Amino acid sequence: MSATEKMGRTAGGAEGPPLHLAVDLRSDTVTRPTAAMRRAMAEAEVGDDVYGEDPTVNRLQVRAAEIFGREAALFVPSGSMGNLLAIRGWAPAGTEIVCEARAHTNQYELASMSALAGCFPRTVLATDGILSWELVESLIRPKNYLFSQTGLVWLENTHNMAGGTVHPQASADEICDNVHSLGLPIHLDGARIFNAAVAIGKSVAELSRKFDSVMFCLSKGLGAPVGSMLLGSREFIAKAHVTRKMLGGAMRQAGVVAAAGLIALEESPELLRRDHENARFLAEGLSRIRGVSVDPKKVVTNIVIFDVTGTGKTAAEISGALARKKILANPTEKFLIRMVTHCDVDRAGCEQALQVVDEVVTH
Ligand code: TLP
Repeated sequence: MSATEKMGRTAGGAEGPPLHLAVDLRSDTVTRPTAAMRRAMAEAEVGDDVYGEDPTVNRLQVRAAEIFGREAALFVPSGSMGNLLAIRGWAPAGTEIVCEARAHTNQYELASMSALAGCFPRTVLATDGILSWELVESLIRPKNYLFSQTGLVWLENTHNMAGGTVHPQASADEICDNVHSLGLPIHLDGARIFNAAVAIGKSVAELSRKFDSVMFCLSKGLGAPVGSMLLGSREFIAKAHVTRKMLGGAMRQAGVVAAAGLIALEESPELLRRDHENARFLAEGLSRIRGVSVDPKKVVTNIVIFDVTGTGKTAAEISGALARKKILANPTEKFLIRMVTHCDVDRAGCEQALQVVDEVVTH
């Protein structure tokens, strides 16, 4: 087992097959900029964004705010930084972040949440990652000095580690209303909110309108090489702007990457449907392989998480064997493997992946 496999990541590049020869289903973060993006990047009008003078960054921020029906937006280097700025913006140090147990912020952002914001998570495991108001309510602390206090409530839509599930709109609205009635803020980790919007046929503005702040990623299914956006009120974004600088996240001629982000925002959402169809196709094929278990009906966006317990092999063993045959997929737990479809994987790639999984688990 290679070093990257031990860390729960399947090797690409130096340790695995040359990436351009592989079907890379490790994440939708692996997409490369399209020809149109590369052209726009080369031609981008730029300036120093620390002076607020990069016209392309400014256009991206205005356009993102417009699409989400918000007062303001901030271009940030990563989803993790966008989420951290939200925590810093809403939750005083020493308070708790209420979120689902498999939320990205609880699984992968604990170091920043704790070390850089002084906050800590308060979690519950929910079926399919979908929190209800009852579950959220059970985690909110009474306003009593004996307890550390609730600082922020958090939903993730789509829910990555629950398999790209989409939060039902009525339930999200109910949670937001109840959280607000207690005088608390609520943030949406909408890294893949465009996938959710396409899956349920609503706009991203509708899905997110009751949240106090929203983060979404340009660099995942939308295919841009770098960047995420944080959205909220003018006042909230002004505060986030100060914190972004403090964290070293202010970029200079960032219009070079914002240009790709603008194309991602306008052109990519309608392409996500194909990724969702490919994920369902993968899930249906996987469900027919002996020892593999997944419910294709639950696969509604671009993420498939399947259980390999019945194969007698661990997820790391299987993904290691897949990688040697040019199929890249990450183990997420001892017996779970995640495959993520995106614009750089087509139906033929998915067919190849299914054939290789079948070979690997049955031999
Ligand atoms: N997700 C990555 C990994 O970190 C697991 C992936 O491959 O899916 N929120 C959600 C819901 C995410 O899935 C991610 C990244 C982030 C936030 C953080 O975004 P980045 O990687 O831009 O910091």
